[in-house]
Amino acid sequence: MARGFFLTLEGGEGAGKSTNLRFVQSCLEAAGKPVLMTREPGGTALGEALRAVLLDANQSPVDPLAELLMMFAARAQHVEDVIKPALAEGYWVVCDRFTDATYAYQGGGRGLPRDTIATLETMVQGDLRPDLTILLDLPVAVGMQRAGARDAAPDRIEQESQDFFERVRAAYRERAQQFPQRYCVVDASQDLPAVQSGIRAALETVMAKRS
Ligand code: T5A
Repeated sequence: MARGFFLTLEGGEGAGKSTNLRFVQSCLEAAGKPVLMTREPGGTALGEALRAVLLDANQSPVDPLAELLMMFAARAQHVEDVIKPALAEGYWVVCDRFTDATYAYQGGGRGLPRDTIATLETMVQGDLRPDLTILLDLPVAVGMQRAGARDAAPDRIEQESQDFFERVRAAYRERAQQFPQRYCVVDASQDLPAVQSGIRAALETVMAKRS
């Protein structure tokens, strides 16, 4: 069986990932693709337990390196138990955040060295990288306003400063420039129909290439 397809969705706070993940799933399923939806940190029992620790707003201060290692601990389990087997079975794996989020949040946001992240990336993933990464990009202030309008209380990472999220955004945009062949950057400050038409165009391009 042909290897499946590994698609990741990325963006800063309030970029609209949750909203658009459902849209991605419906587009792929309408085209007859077998789809597996998953997320990071999370996607396995261990990953979800680590997610709860990582996002707990009442957690005592977490050392940046401990945060980085927990992200990759969750990822190691996720890659081996879920992502690789699903790709081997021909699934289109749609992952809500992956290692680009680590480069953006722990690299850009926390200031950890990129080569430390790259070393862990190779250790945990081998040569596994996303085939397509859709980056929902929007000004930090707009994203914070959207996220703030939700009912849920901010989690530990959402409580970071605007400067932190500016560094996250800059790191994502740098990644997109570094890997233009895999990244599709969508202007997420547009209204939802315009955002989704950009996403649909990216999906149609990759589906056409693989048919
Ligand atoms: N993390 C993760 C790391 O630090 N390192 C890592 O390696 C990894 C994998 C995970 C957290 O962990 C961090 C990053 C994160 O802080 P998460 O659940 O993925 O948490 O992160 P969130 O950013 O909170 O993601 P959500 O999907 O919950 O929120 P979004 O992206 O804000 O999406 P959504 O859809 O809830 O949209 C927000 C609001 O905007 C509206 C929606 O209706 C909603 O009310 N909206 C729009 N409004 C107007 N126009 C549009 N185009 C709109 N699109 C959405």
